[in-house]
Amino acid sequence: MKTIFSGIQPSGDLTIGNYFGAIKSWLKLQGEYNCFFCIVDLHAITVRQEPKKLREKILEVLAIYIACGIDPEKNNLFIQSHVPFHSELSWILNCYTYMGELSRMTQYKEKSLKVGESIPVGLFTYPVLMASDILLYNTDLVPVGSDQKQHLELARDIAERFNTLYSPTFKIPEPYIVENSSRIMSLQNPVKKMSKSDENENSYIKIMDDENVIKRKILKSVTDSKGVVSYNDDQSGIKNLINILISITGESVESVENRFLGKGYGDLKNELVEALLSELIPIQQKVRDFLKNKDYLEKVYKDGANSASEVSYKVLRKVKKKIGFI
Ligand code: ATP
Ligand code: LTN
Repeated sequence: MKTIFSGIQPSGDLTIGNYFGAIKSWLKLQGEYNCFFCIVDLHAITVRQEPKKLREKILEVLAIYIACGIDPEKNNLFIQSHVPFHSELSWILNCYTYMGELSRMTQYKEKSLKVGESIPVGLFTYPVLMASDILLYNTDLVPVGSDQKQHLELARDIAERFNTLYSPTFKIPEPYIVENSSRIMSLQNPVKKMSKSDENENSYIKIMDDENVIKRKILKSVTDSKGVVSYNDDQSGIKNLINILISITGESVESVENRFLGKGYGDLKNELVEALLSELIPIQQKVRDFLKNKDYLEKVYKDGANSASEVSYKVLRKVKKKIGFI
């Protein structure tokens, strides 16, 4: 079985972008791959987090993974900071990564602009920690959105560099592009990715948003003045709404366009609200149930950390030997 590694930062409330773009596509992988799905809390502290909120979000992300159908019996679900080898390998790989490489990372350029004058070093070395996550598990495939491809390229470069300097140590990971996986755009600025850290609350829908909020945000979403439900780049708002709808229903674009011939944007929005509610409400209920059962969640993340540690310890030991540590 090939190994898959992926993760989401508990840096806020997960959005339907995380759901349709990441979690839902992971569901198709379980059973066919040896999957490690991590809650990357060490990555989340590259921007300031409030301790109480972070603690809540970490457990909520775990509950969401399980509520969405990721089976802890079939996959390895764990919290990054529970396996210390991630931080350890990250330090080591920092010594094999160049300032120039990290300075070219688009995400660093964007995020560092947002944090003002004092840029945490962690924001700069973020991709090295991500490389460590991936390389510690002899990962074959990494399912990530297009925004993360540059980081994955860097992980491959670091691994190849280390292998060439010493001898083959790391498996070289490949990106895994999930077919039909959707990129969900901001509801307020549909040429921008929907993101949980957007300052405009109306730009995203949280997995845990309640009924009225979902309805309000969809009805308020930005469209255009053409008045025709058509899937094209000139109507990025409508294109995005259709994308969200077909991510839920599996219907084809043509079929949606045909059904809405002669109808207005209000009709499309109303149907989308209904579809979103029927998808999200049952998940929300399960998330609440899991969050009430802290003992169960604790068992899942402890078991996850134990088996993740077994694999990653061996890779780290090999690395240390090659470097010359005693
Ligand atoms: P942040 O806003 O905190 O940077 P984010 O919302 O962009 O975070 P991440 O935690 O960085 O989310 O991403 C987790 C996963 O979800 C990644 O695989 C990413 O590609 C995917 N993802 C995030 N937003 C979207 C989106 N709008 N459409 C599709 N996939 C997405
Ligand atoms: N950087 C990723 C989250 C992430 C990740 C990983 C994804 C951290 N480590 C390892 C895949 C594999 C993000 O922001 N989406």
